[in-house]
Amino acid sequence: MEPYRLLDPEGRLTGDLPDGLDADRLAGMMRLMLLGRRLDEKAIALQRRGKLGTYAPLSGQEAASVGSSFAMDTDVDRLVPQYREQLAMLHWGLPLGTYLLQRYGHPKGARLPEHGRLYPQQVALAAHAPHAVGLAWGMRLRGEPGAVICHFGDGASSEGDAHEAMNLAGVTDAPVIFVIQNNGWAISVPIASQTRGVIARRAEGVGIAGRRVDGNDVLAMYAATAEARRRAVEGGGATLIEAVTYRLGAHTTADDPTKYVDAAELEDARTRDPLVRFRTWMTAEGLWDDEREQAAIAWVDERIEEAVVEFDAAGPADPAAMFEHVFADEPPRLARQRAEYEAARELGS
Ligand SMILES: Cc1ncc(C[n+]2csc(CCOP(=O)(O)OP(=O)(O)O)c2C)c(N)n1
Ligand SMILES: [Mg+2]
Repeated sequence: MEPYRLLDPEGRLTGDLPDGLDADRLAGMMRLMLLGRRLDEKAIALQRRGKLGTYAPLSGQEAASVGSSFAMDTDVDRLVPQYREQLAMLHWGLPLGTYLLQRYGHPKGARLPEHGRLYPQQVALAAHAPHAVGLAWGMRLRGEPGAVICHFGDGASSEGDAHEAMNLAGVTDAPVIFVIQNNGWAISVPIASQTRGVIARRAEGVGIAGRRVDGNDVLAMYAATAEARRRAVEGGGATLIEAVTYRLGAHTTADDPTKYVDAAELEDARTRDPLVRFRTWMTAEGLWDDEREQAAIAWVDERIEEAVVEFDAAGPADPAAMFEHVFADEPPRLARQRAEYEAARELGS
């Protein structure tokens, strides 16, 4: 099933430019994609120096995240993300420093923006998909404006939660958009071992709209998500977008993909780099050039440096903080665990 695309692999526009994208927004998309690429390098370096816990790089998938995010209205729409959606979370207003603290497991990193439309990133695969549907269904019943967007991966799409959520979205006409990032891998499990079907076709089985999109084409991702959002807010129900992309890096900093990724396949995937494709088109349109690229990289690096300063200023976290902020009244089991932890700490000091 050929994915929908607007930019061909050589960076030529093959259809109409979607509405709502002026020069400033296009440059904003480019900057956020560049931020993702540079953040991967910086976060991996910080992890290697023992400053971060686990980091999930998103190199190769920037267009799927950024295109789908820019098509939403962050003033009314809600984001329910999987763990590889750092760019979507930043787009919804998560400060970069807070994101880094979250990757360190610092309690300050758990603080989400006060506006309440960004939900915590989910690590338990697809466990957030039913939450997204419940949220969207509730918004529809209350007549609240907006829609919900929920990202997860090809591996997560095999979970019962994903199937249940999509079916529930169908029968409730929930204004929700599932963006399934098919990046070819679930850690070391290739997509060919994950499913024999086309992920986008599952939509038909549950009575929602479905589209297979070139996830390395930021304009196609934008257009497909904008169309899905229009349908959602007009009462037309849910959409499943399968973003066909490729994970260029490791699953996380705890993974060594050279053990299982074929080098030739990876080289081939690199020729479809979403940043290169978008930059080629932007440059041909006179919307981008070396000067703008350098300015964008300087802006990105400055944001990352500021975030690292904020991260350093937060200081070390107290491990006992894991017992805080969970229950208003601490249950006896947790109290026992806290006492055990404190006793062990006494012994260790
Ligand atoms: C319910 C559950 N089972 C297993 C895991 C361990 N796990 C973490 S990531 C991952 C692979 C997920 O692949 P995919 O959904 O394609 O997302 P990607 O990492 O490729 O972005 C697995 C099996 C988990 N986090 N949650
Ligand atoms: Mg995957």
